[in-house]
Amino acid sequence: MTEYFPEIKLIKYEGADSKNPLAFKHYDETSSVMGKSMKDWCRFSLAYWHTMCGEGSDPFGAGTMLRPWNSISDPMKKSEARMRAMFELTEKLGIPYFCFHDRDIAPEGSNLKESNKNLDEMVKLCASIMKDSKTKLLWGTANLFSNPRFMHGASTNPDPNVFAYGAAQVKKALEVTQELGGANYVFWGGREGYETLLNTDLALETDNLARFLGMACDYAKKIGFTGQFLIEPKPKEPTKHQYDFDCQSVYGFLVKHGLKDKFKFNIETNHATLAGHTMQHELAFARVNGMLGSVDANQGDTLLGWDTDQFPTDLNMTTLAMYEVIKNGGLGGGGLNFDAKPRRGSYKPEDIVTAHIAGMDSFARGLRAAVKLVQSADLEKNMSSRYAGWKTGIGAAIISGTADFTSLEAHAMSDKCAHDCVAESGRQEWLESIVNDAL
Ligand code: XUL
Ligand code: CO
Repeated sequence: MTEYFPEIKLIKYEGADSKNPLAFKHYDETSSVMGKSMKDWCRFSLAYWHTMCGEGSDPFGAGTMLRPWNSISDPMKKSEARMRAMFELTEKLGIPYFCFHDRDIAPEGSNLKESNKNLDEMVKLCASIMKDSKTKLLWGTANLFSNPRFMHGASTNPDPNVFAYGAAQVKKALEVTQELGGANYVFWGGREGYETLLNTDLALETDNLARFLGMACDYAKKIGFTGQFLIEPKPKEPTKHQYDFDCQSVYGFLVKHGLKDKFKFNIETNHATLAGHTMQHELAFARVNGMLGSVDANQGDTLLGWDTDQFPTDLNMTTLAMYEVIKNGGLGGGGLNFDAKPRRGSYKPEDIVTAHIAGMDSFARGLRAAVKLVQSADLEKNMSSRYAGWKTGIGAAIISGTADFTSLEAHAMSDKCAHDCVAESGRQEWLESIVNDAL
């Protein structure tokens, strides 16, 4: 059997003092944290598109990535090499899951039938490798954005023929995700959005998006797919106005169309920051609404206005993300999927491995720091004293629904209100230093 990365051996945990770039310093998969292994808290996943298909090109230059399959010209043979190489990587890195788009794993044919045939062939190979592999499928999805036919969107395309084509692709992607035992199925908005309202029927397009998602739910039910449906919000790029802007706006959309109970969120850090939010904001919004499904673990560059999909190394972010994950009781059937790519200059195969190690170690450190925050309960205690007013008196009356504007006016005019009304400090800097102390 061909070994694609012979220079990479099994990556082991060597502890914080190790200087070995090809070892974990903090991610010890068997280490037990609050009654669960690190592996089970993190549920790491490799993103097929970046890691196996990314070539390192940008608008100013050609691909740079040195990959063992670069010289293979036959598209199916190249796909096969990538597939086998992926399982080699996940096993060497101890990554338990992977995620893919239909077009990542098999080349697109000259028509849908041919594309489906190619996909079937690669899915057959994938299933046969998975029989003897520890690597499982976290989620599948359909690429409804690369082919020029989707230039104006898929379900929000003005042409119903394109809507139909997108539906057929999702139908097939759902079938293969089910066949490979996928725990989730993701809908990222692709080109669902618009550039200008001068040519866009906003009402029709957003209603059509809901129709499309509804049909996907019906089909999942029909074939008995029990995986979780996830929507991945993103505010812009590729279109100027993406319809699935952020968790809160998608939540409103799902409620409006009666779809809320069928979906959770797949939340990506770089998408959160593009929306002007922190990752913690998006995770917290999803958590408190029972909608936290899975995470696309990456980070952007706050100096740049686009989706740079960098490997996550910001410990403050990983800590606050894992804080939300712990408060959520874990990620359930979701995971931390590295929707991330090494920089164009990090072009060697070894960089794939060190990038994943950096991401896994960063989340392991984030997990440990978040555990400290949860166990010390400093943030919790501050929070509960900040909101203590809602447990008794007028606060409790508002929450129980026994107060109205008349009783509130009487309270506001009373001496008690003047007496009890003391503005407490928000103590933000102190709280931020508590987070730093846990790192
Ligand atoms: C694009 C993005 C996608 C989705 C899957 O920004 O994040 O790769 O994660 O379609
Ligand atoms: Co993503």
